[in-house]
Amino acid sequence: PQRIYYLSLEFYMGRTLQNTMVNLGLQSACDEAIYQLGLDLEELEEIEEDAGLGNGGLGRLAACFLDSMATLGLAAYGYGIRYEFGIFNQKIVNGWQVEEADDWLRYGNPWEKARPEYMLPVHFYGRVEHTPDGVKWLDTQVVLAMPYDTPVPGYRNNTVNTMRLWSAKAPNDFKLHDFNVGDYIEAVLDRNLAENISRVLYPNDNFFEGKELRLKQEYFVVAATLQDIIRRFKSSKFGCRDPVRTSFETFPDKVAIQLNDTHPALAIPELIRILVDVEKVDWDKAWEITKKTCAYTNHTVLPEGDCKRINMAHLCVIGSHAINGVARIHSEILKQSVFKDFYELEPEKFQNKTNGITPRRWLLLCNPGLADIIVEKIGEGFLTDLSQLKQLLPLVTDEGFIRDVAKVKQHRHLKYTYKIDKNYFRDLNPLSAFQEEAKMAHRARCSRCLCIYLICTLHEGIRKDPTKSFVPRTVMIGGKAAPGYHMAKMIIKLVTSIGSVVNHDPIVGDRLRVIFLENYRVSLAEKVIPSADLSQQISTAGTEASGTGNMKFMLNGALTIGTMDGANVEMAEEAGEENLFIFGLRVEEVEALDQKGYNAREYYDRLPELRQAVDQIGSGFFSPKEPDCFRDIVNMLMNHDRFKVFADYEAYMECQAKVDQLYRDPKEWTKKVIQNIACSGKFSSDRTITEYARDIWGAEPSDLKIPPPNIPRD
Ligand code: B1H
Repeated sequence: PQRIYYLSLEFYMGRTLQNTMVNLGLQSACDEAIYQLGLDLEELEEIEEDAGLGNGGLGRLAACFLDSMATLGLAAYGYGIRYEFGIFNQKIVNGWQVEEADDWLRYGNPWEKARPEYMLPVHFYGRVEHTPDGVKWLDTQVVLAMPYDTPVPGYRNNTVNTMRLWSAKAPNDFKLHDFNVGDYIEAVLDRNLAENISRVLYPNDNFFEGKELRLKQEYFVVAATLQDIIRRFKSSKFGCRDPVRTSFETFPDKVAIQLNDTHPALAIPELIRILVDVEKVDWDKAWEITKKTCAYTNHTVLPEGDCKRINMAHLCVIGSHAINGVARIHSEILKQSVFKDFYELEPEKFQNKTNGITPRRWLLLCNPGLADIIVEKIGEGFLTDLSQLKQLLPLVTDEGFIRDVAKVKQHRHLKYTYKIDKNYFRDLNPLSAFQEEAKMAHRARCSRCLCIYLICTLHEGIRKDPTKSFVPRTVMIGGKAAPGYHMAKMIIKLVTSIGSVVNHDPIVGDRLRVIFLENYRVSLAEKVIPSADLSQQISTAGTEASGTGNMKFMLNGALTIGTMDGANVEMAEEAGEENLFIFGLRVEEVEALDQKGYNAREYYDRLPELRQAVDQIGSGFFSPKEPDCFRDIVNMLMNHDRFKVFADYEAYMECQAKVDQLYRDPKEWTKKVIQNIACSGKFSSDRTITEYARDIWGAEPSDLKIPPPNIPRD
């Protein structure tokens, strides 16, 4: 078959045990067996480390895609790096983020299998010599790439694909031949130099880090993967028609390489190098083959590094036959601004592929109570064809179903409240509205400050008029900050500081709680998302490429308060704008404001509640021991906020008032919840992958019919 290669520097897999049981249909059998042994399956599951080989959305998307590709029966491989240390563990100490190394392999990894028989050399440095025999690459430093395979089972369909991650290994003679001659001990110690390549994931979300080690990681995965791809191609009947020389004519029909952002961009020049220098294909032909084989997904509009370097995004655009953004609005921005010139040259290359999430992990596994009541009404088909959730639409007015849905949510409140209480010794109010926002902190996401103002304002409101009726709220905010990113770390400190004031204010009681979700990661997301009532997705329009957390919340019955940005736009389109809490400037209005000139002080002067919140933060109300602590944040927001947070403040507060109003009417609230769940079918990664296969990889749609499950649901 045609093989799909998904190249990514990140695969954020999380835990594997429950997912494997779910996809193999073994969960109740295992549960029963474990119970017979006097053990508790849920407790065992908690012992597994997350495979945290990703930062956030981009890495988790790759993991959801692997699940969908296996479920759709595609012959697909994930290729990446087996980092010895994944995304750091976040500890909160005195309200500050402290990073701890993620030593996830300490007790071994039962899901992987080393394949030393497929080890490959990767060359670095050296020099190039032109010989009568063609170009030779000489005097290189060799690092070995050791593959580790992890099985990727499809959902009850007898397909198991492979994720192959490379680990760097020094050759036995590493450094023995050059300057270390005679110093055997030094030479052995120097093996670390080579093996550092796969040591650690760079903890940057949406940020370009121009470091030599990062570039080496990028070349390492690309060089090893391409050798593997070409070896596999040659060993197939297509590769070896000519016993002496391989014909690469059919290569693009048999091989599709998808580049997950620019991180594996070197696949393009490396494939050309192999074709031209090693396989003796001529230059034009090599270009043609490469372009037909490669396709590039862009995940961000934030500019990458320095213009004087090679622009990896431009390299990807010219070396690919298809370029796609990850939500409709984002793909439009790519055509109209980021890649405008390229779009005018080759408009046919530009596409959109709106992101999705796997409904197996993000519904069946994490929220079995909700999955069960849906199965009761419409059967199990939606688990492999999420558009079938539409069949729930007539139940929006069904009293019994409304009650069931509300009950499931209440149950998740209790379950999660219990967990938080246990860990934090804080009494949460399970009857409060759970508002949640959790994502990697990065420079475009200081919009979460909006929510901070809300908390300040609500807090002030209770203090001024303690007897007024008030919709109780539990606000949860989570996400790691890149260790070198000062402002993101300050914002975390601000949230924890506000929490320590608000949560201990006797006037407030349990009507308002502010929880920072420490060490937010895949396994924690699986616990908190099902408990959410309100999902906060409030990026300034035009800055969030898609978002995928937004989809997870929607599928789990949270209503969205959000701007018209990323995939929120399409969520509103699917469910009806009136069924979300949409507010704030649209992307054209943000652009117009840019033209006019954004002036934060204008809003500060005009809006007394905003002013009060900003002054409280700036004057140390939440940091009495360090009154100057948050001066940098206030200064940033007042004087150089590229994301224009204050411009959406008024609309946000008005929208939150509507949230309060609806929450007072549980039945009307739950009706909207059902409407949202019923309309979330588009956001399955099965739909996304079906589109990639059809429009980019050229796999026939008929191949994509999901085979009927041949393992009974347990
Ligand atoms: C996204 C990144 C990213 N966009 C550079 N860009 C990285 C960029 O280590 N690096 O150098 C790492 C990650 N990640 C996210 O991708 C977007 O912000 C989300 O909006 C989107 O949903 C997600 C998946 O498409």
